[in-house]
Amino acid sequence: MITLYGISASRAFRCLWMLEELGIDYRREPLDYRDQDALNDPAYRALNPNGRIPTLVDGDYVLWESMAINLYLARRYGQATGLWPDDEQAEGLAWQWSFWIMTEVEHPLLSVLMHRRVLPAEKRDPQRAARNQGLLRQPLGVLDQALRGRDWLLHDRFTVADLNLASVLGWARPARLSLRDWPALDAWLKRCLERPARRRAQID
Ligand SMILES: N[C@@H](CCC(=O)N[C@@H](CS)C(=O)NCC(=O)O)C(=O)O
Repeated sequence: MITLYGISASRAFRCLWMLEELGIDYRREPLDYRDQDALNDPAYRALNPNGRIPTLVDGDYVLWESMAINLYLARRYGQATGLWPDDEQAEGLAWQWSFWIMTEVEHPLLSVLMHRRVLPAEKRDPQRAARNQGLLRQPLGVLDQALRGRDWLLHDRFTVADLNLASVLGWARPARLSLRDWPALDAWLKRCLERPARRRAQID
C-alpha cells in the first residue's frame, strides 16, 4: 500500500498530482504543515526526521523530498503511462529540470507568493516580493527558451519533468506574477495545469 502524508495546499500537492496521473491506489494522510504537534509526533518523525510534508510510504520503503518522491514514483510506476522518460539522456534532463526548479525558482517564487497573497497583510513586504520577482526573470527566460517550438519538455508528451516544473510554477497565478513576457512558458503551463489529474489532486 502507498501512503502519502500531506495536504494539497502544500508541497505535497506535487506528489498527489503525480499519484493521480499514475492512476494507482494510494491512501492520503491529510497531515497539515501548521499542525506542529502532529509533525513532531515521534511516529511521524521516525518517517521524516525533518518534521515536514510530504512523506511517501510505499510498503516498508520511506521517502521524503517532493521532487525525489515524484522521480521515484514515475520511474517505478510511470513507464506504462509515459510519465517516465524513454532513455537515460532524457532521464538526465528530467533530473536536471527537477533540481533546477528547486534551486533557481522555488524559493524566490514562494517568497513572491507569501508576500503578495499568503501572509497576513501586516506581515507582507512588497519590496521583498518585488526583489524576488526580479530574481525570477533570468530562470523564467531560460525555461521559455527551452520550450519554444515544443509542447512538452521531453519527447512529445507530458512527463515527470513537466509535472515537477509546473507544480512549482503553478504558484505564479496566485502570486500575481504575469508570465506575459514568456509566451512559450505561459502556454505550456496552461497545458499542464489543465490536466484532469491536477484538478483531482486539489483536494484541500
Ligand atoms: N524541500 C522539501 C520542503 C518540504 C516543506 O518545507 N514542507 C512544508 C509544507 S509545504 C512543511 O512541512 N512545513 C512545516 C514546517 O516547516 O514546520 C520538499 O520539497 O519536500
